[in-house]
Amino acid sequence: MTEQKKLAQIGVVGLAVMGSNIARNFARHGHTVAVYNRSHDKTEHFMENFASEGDFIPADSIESFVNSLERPRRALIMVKAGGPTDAVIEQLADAMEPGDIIIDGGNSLYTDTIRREAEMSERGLNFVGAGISGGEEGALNGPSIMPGGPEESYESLGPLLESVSAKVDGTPCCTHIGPNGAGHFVKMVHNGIEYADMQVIGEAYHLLRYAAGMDPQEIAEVFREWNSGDLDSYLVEITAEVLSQVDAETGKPLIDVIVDSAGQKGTGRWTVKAALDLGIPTTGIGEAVFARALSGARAQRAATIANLPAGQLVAEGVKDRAAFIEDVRRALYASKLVAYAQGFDEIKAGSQEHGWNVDPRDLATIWRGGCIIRAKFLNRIVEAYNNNPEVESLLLDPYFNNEMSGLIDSWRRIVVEATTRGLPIPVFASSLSYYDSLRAERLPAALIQGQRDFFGAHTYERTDKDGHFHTLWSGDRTEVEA
Ligand code: NBP
Repeated sequence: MTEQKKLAQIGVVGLAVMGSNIARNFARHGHTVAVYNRSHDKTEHFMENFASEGDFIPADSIESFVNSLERPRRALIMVKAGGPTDAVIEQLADAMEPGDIIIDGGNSLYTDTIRREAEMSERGLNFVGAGISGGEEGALNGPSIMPGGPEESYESLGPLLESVSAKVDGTPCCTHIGPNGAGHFVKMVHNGIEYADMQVIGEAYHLLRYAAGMDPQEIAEVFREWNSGDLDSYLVEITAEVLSQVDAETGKPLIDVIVDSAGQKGTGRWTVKAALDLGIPTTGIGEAVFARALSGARAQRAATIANLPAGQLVAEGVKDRAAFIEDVRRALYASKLVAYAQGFDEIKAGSQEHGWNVDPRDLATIWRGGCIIRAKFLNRIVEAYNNNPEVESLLLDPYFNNEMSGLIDSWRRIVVEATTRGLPIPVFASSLSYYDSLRAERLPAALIQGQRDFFGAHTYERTDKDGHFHTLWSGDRTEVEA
């Protein structure tokens, strides 16, 4: 009798940081995992180091990799986004059979995912674009997973992905998000919110440091305390860790020897580009992306530092430090609420545009664990959408609305304090302007409409009757109906 060949429940292509860790995570959960990497030495290295952690089937070619998978075959691609992902999809598709499932777990642009899903569907294959958040550590110990693609592929794939995802109160941080590009779109906005969240934390730190005159250790303690309240989140927690780190070489706080020029890989920029196309004002995310760009414009900054007039600045430190710290906490919380509200607005608009039917409650639920923006207050967002799935803005939810009443005065004071001291707070300030714009009974947009009509006969609507109107600006200035 011939021995039955053991098959894998899932295979991972790409054994760099993310792929290795997620393959190990699958194996640790009792799954047999096929592993393949373009450069075979990485597969050998992987087996040397981790074979003892579980059941792996190493492959030295795409064909043997595909042949080692049980049907329907499930292959998770964890390679560089863009061209490399297209190349691997093509190789897999050539070796696979109708009904098999290709999962792209990389940070792919959602429009690429829409295209790839259509191409694979024509070949009878299921293509799932899955956003995976949590970085290296999350991939190993439980990430937040946002799979898109056909609903039916989730039946076979869902239990596997859910088994390796993070769990919060027993609920997996993984659920089917919607068809084709929905998963990657949502992951993109998740990253955009992450940019805004990191920037507002940065602005709070900057104010405590340069307006309140606190040192990094003192500020680390403040963040530790904040982490036990409304701001309880992974990013606030790691902020305290970074601020308390001392540089071994110089004995200085590490923060003071790190170059103040922030990097970015593109998902924040994509979020803003998509928001511009959808006409959704994600100002918090936009300012956060621009703040990173400005920090990286080193030549320009070298020319402008100390060479731009600052005007009369308040030089002395804040008088009541405790009150100031509490004001900063509230400004941070308020700006963060705005960033989340804007991110959810973008997801709603994207979902409508593409007919994805994304349920915002699912996102707030699966972002509670595993991912970088995991935070206690996501529970409140779930409740807000439970109360009213159609709420026009999260800021209108009774809980958040009530929170805002307690935050707004501090937020205004902080924007004034920072401005009179010449300290940059792009997200604190722009989020407050966004908030006041939403509140405003009249916006200067009426004047813009007048100007547009003046130079381009673009017409305007009137407050007192229906229709579109044009003033004969270069004639006798009477009004005509357009
Ligand atoms: P990288 O993004 O650094 O990609 C390296 C992998 O891509 C290697 O396995 C490499 O194979 C493979 N590869 C390349 Br490059 N070109 C290839 C090609 N033409 N054909 C086949 N394989 C090719 O790996 P990573 O940092 O582990 O990230 C994997 C994915 O996960 C990316 O899309 C990333 O954006 C996403 N992601 C990363 C993080 C994170 O924290 N790092 C978090 C969330 C998502 P080789 O060994 O033969 O060169």
